[in-house]
Amino acid sequence: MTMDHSKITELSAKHPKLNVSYTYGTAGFRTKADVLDSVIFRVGLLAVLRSKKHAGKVIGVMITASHNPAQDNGVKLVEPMGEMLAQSWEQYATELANASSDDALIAALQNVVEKEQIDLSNEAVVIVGRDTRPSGEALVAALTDGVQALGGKITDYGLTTTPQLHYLTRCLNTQGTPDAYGEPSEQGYYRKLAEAFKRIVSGKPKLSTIYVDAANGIGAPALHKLAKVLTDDLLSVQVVNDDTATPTKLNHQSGADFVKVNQKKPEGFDLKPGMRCASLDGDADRIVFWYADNAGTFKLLDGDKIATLAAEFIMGLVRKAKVPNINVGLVQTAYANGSATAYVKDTLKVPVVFTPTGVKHLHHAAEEFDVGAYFEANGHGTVLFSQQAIKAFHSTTGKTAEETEALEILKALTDLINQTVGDALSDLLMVEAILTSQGRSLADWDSAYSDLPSRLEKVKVQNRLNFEAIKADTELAKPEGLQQKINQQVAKFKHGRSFVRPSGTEDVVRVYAEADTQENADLLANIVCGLVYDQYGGVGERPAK
Ligand code: G16
Repeated sequence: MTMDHSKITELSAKHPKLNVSYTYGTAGFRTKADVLDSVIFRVGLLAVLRSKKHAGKVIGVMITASHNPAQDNGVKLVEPMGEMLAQSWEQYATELANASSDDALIAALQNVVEKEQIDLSNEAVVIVGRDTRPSGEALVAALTDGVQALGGKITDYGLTTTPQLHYLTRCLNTQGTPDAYGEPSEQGYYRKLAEAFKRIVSGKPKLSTIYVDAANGIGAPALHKLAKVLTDDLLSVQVVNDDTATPTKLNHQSGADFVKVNQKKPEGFDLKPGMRCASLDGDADRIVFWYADNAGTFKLLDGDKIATLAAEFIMGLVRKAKVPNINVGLVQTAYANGSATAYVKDTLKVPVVFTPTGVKHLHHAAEEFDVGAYFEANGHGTVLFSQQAIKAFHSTTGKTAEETEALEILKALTDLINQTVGDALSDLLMVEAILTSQGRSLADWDSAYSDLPSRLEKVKVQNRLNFEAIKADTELAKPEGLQQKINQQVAKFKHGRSFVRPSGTEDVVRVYAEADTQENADLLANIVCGLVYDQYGGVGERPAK
């Protein structure tokens, strides 16, 4: 069987390539929505080839720009078991997206078929979901043309969170097998989470209301629906910033990224001591928690805190349940706070592995453990259980009431925690289940360790691709000389640490700094921003002092 060149050319003509160079970033292609039409069409072509490569298994495509502003959009590709697209295929994606003529496009497709030895007579099935961005619908139409140009089938699941699309992909590929992951529907997703949550919290005193900032994105309707299935008896949730009808509000002065970067509360909250709050991002795959202490000071519980809470709780259960040979590990990135890493290594005595930024890197590292918790400090993460661990939880019989209860909670956690990708709704319930089990406040959770003061900044430069990060993003190989200059500055600060890396989702270079006091962290970040801006191609406004 061969590709129908005339069909590809005919449909490609509806999605002409612009004079833009596209890069596959941290989470797929992401840029201004108005230059994405041809890219998404070509992602449709690639998704068909990926599905054929997997002998007709379902491939997921999520149209989203997550934490970015409303005018951006992007695409994330999902493998059959729910992981991010295999990294070996990112190069093909880039080649297809940048092919400058029909002939070049067909040659790029042919190259994938030959290199990957794809049997074109295989079926191809693609599913698509999108966030609330106004550009999403037209991009789904472009994707549909791409899928159909290579004879694939496509099902549009409409508005979904990113993790829901990952969940659906895995459910569809495993239904009817011993590894069935769940009912492949949005309601099935809510029911699975709610049932697992109930198994952990029933009989325990309910916590006070959790106020959730949904960033005016897809997390808002999803959380409303989840709350309905959960019922008020189990968890009282108040959704704030849930205006999805006003596109400009998406992630504006709200959401997990805003709260983490600015270390302050989002719009829409009259924050009082004792209130329990959390923020999702624009596609509901990140979550951070926050509260005001007794003095009214804003306090953030980020991905590092979530990871340590989860790892400690699960380790405690494994010990109580006396399940043998379960190794627990944690995966972090350079953004992990120095205190968090020290707490994990020295107090929890859990091994830590570092990877570059991007869930695609962390996820695979976490798979190496029986229980692998991975979280980026920005709130993106989950806890993975190996098949061996899940089997052990099911085959172990508790000899005491305490052992049996610990086993039941472990089993429920394997259903509650999304095994495909970081999921803000699943993580919300995981944290609430743990805190309910422990009868614990946000302040008490926060007291486990104190974060070193830190600052995260962005610098706009002429070409961020001139910056090359190495050693899990902790150092720069390029531009030449910059790393030495950063090192000289860092050496002047007590507990100083700073690194620079090009963002893979925004047209900026990110600068992170940590030091003994907030003033020093701010100062170090400012000095490094100035270095980048003045000597390495800064554009626009100079970072303020
Ligand atoms: C994506 C990735 C995350 C990453 C974030 C920022 O998140 O999935 O792993 O931390 O981008 O990446 P960068 O610093 O390269 O811009 P999201 O929530 O935007 O999809």
